[in-house]
Amino acid sequence: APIGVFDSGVGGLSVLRAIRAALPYENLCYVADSGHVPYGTKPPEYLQQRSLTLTRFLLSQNVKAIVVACNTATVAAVADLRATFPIPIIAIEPAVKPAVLATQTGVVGVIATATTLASQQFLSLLERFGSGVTILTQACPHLVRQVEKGDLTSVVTRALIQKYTKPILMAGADMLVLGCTHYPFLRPLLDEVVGANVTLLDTGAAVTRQLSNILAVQNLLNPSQLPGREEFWTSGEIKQAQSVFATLWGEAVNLQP
Ligand code: DGN
Repeated sequence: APIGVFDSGVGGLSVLRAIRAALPYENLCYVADSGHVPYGTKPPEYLQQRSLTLTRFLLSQNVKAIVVACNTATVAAVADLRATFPIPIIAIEPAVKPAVLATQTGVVGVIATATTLASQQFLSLLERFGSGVTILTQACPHLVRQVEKGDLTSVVTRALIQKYTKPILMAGADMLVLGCTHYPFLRPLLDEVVGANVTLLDTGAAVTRQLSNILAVQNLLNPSQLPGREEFWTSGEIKQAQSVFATLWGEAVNLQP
C-alpha cells in the first residue's frame, strides 16, 4: 500500500522529495489542494473540512499512512484526523527546537503562515523550547502564491523575501526556520538574501524520520526492493499545475485532476 501525502498546494512536494530520498521502495500518493490554496487565510473549520476530504480521497487509494505536509493544515486539523481515521497520521511543525539549540546569537527567526504562527501548537512550541532566546516571527502570505506560480527566482519574489526577512536579519538572527512547506523551494533565493551567516531550517527530513520510524514499528514498510512509484493529483488548474509540478519535482509528472 502507498503512503499518502497532502498539502494546500505544491509546497508539500518539498516533503515528498525528502520521503522519496529516504524511502526509495515506497509507493507515494500526493494530493495538491491548489484549487483551495492558500490555507493561511482560511478559517479552521474550512481547513478541517478540506483535510478530511483529502484524507478520505487518499484512503480511497488504499494508503497505509498519511503525511500532512502542511504546517497550516496540521495546526487546524491533525487532531481531528487522528480522531477520525485509524491509520498513522504524521504531521509537521516548524523546527523551533533545533534552531534554539543551534543559535549562537540567541536570535531565531520563524517564517510561516499567519494561521500557524497564531496557533496554540506554535505558542506551546515557543513555551517549551523558546526560553532564553529571542524568537521573531513573520507571516509571509505572498510567498505561497509565488511558489504556486512556480516563480522561484523573479525580482518580485526576491523583493518579498527581502521585505519579510529584513526585521529578522536586523535583529541579528543566525537561524531562520522555514515553517511552511512551500518555502524550501525558495532556498536558493532565501540563501542569497539572508547571507551565509544565517542557517535555514526546514522539516522535510525530520518528518521523514518520524514516518520511517512509525512504519518500521508497525511493520508497514514495503518489503519490495523495486523502485517505488509516485502518483499525483491536484484540485487546481491542470495545465498550470503540470508545469509547476515539473519544475518543483524535477521531472514531468503524470498529474490527475
Ligand atoms: N504549505 C502550507 C504550510 O506548510 O503551512 C501552507 C500554505 C498555504 O496554503 N498558506
